[in-house]
Amino acid sequence: MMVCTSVPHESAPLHVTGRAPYTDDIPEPAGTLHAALGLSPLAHGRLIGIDLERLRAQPGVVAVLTADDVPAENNIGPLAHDDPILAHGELRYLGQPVFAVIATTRDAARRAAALAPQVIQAEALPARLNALEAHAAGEYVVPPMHLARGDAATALARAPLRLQGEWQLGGQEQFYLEGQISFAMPQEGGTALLLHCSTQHPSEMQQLVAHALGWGSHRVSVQCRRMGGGFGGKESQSAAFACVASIAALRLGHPVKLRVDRDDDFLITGRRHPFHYRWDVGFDAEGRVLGVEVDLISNAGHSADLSAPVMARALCHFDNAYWLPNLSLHGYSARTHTQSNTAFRGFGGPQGALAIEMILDSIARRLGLDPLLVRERNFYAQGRDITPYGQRVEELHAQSLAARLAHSSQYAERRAEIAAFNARSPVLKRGIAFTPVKFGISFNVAFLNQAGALVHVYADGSVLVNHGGTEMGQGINTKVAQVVAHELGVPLSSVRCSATDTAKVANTSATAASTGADLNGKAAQAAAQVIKARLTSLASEKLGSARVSFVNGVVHGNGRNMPFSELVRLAYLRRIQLWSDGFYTTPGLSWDKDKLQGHPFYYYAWGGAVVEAVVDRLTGETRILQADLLHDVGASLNPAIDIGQIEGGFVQGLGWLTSEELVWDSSGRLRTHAPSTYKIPTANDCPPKLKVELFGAANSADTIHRSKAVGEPPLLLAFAGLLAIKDACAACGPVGCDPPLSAPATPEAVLRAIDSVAG
Ligand code: MTE
Ligand code: LUZ
Ligand code: MOS
Repeated sequence: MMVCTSVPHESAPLHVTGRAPYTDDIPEPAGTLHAALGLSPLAHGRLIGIDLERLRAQPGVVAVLTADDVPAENNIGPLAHDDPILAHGELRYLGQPVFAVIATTRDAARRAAALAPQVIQAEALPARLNALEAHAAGEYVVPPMHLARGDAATALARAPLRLQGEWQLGGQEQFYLEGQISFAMPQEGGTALLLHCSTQHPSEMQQLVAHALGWGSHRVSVQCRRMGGGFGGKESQSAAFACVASIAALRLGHPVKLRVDRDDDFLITGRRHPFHYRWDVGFDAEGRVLGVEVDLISNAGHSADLSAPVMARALCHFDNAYWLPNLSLHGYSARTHTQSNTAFRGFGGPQGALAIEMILDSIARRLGLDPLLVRERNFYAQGRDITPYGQRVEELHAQSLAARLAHSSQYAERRAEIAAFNARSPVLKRGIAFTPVKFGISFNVAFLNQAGALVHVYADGSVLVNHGGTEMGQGINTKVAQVVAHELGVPLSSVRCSATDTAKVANTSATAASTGADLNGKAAQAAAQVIKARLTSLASEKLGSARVSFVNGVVHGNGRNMPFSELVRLAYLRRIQLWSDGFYTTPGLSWDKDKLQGHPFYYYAWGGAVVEAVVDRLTGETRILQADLLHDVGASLNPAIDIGQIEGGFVQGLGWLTSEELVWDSSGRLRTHAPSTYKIPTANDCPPKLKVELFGAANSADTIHRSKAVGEPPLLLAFAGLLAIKDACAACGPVGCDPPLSAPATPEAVLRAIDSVAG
């Protein structure tokens, strides 16, 4: 059994010894040049000119490129063609790339690019930085989206109880440890191109580079061995760097590397969408939601990027684990003069689901009920199991998950103990919360749910696998190698995954939506099955048995056996094809993207968290004391890797909701653009008591070995951290108060919330 086993990450020894090569570690051929980007100093403006002579005169500078030097299409917009590689005519945000300097060293290129404010001539125009202002002006990057079921207006009017509110939630920087980087190498005298790119989406980089060059995709190969993290930030937004490096390399006939530093990465690229909500909910005295209407306003930044599917996922995750009979949701993706916001772990799902969790918390406080009880009363259940977008929830795991977690975390006992503590503690106040997770697995754009793989069995019996997924630390190559080893019955040590390469598997989807192992695992399994079928015929003949089995490098049949490598050698001599491709598409998906109805998800991943926090009511400081996580990964392909994903996703979610704050000044300059001012969680922010358990039920959908995707859903477990802090804030005010705690719950936000309830 190579699956369902906690084998270490295939690169673990390389990671911990610092020998794992990333794009910047690829040896530079002689003549390699370096690029740096000159950035817009204005949030909005009309570009009049650039003093190119001054830039060209700088030491080490070989060339300066502008939008006019893009050979064909000046666009990196992944869905709408609305995002220039280099600014043309209009400056749309402070930090937008306007020109590229190519120099003999990276330092020289950066020094010249830093002259941008002096060499860019532009006329300032009024900038819109605030999503609510854009919403008021009807300025959107994509048309508004509506998801409705039943009759929310009537349900609200008739509900015995009603609450209205407004709430806001901040964005989040991906903060991949390896920044954005591309290294372009002209091939064949400049008639072809090899691009090494840190990207979750090699095929899209290939396509966008080809479009920019006016070439067919067959002349561009994109490779990515590994990323030092992506988290959604390299799904579309690796493209600017890929295109600039490629255009420069072909123009100059030299390899060109473009690696941005952290500050520029923050200023150029977008991140998780901040959201603003206006809600109106009607409910009964037991806390059951009868009707709910919500405006969800996201700040999309200056272009569409992936804002439409992000909003669609937000709307399709507002229900989280709850049956909402009458609902009306309106999603507005506001256009502002800021970085274009993009994918980030959860892809709008967290922004949708957290809204209903805040609403349920307010309902519970209004009624004086335990929030866990109110949540349980609203769970999807038999007969109340159709989502607002029309998909039936087949596995109803919320009840058993909540019950098991409440028991294992001693929720009720600890709530009583916390109340007693708070009664005798004037300064430190503690709080506890439970939140569930239901996360839909599949790209919400149906055609993206496809994958391919190529499996080579060499004549010595060793196996090389290539698939369309990319490795960003999440362990996809380990899982896919496990699947192939299992299928061929060989030890894991004889299987290896090689770098993702558009020349090997074509037309791949981004490694995103948590589907990497689901899709590519199935594709690689299919390829291995083809080879195994061919080998089985030969083994039957050699062992004289109709039934043969492949186990750990040995082929058995009829009480006899032979080494796998011997069988392969004989197959080669017989001229049997020892390699195969494999292809997979997720079955049963349908989606009407205009009506937001259908069956967009193959299945759901479930989870639950009980988190306890303490707040200092004088300073607003908070600490997470304990977290009990129970998460559903189906029948895990690799429990150790999955637990790592759960811990990482949870702590990353805590960072988003507690310490990571983005601040733009009134000129539109992002002031939090480095770890000095932008606080991601560190090992010290990991709760001192952190317990992770796997739910353990096999997936009822026919996924790879009945496993479930794990990449994104655990991030939503962190909701319980925010709500535990809110619970502690409530302990500072009168019984039944509802502190207006916004996220991130920084000390300032915590103090504001406490002040408004404690007077
Ligand atoms: N884990 C690590 N270590 N690094 C990452 O960049 N990205 C997350 C998640 N886990 C990420 C990660 C995101 S946003 C996604 S969509 C999934 O991994 C993608 O990989 P998978 O589909 O293979 O799970
Ligand atoms: N949909 C989705 C998408 O659910 N997740 C994604 O990452 C994505 N990316 C592009 C388009 N749709
Ligand atoms: Mo993950 S946000 O789907 O890259």
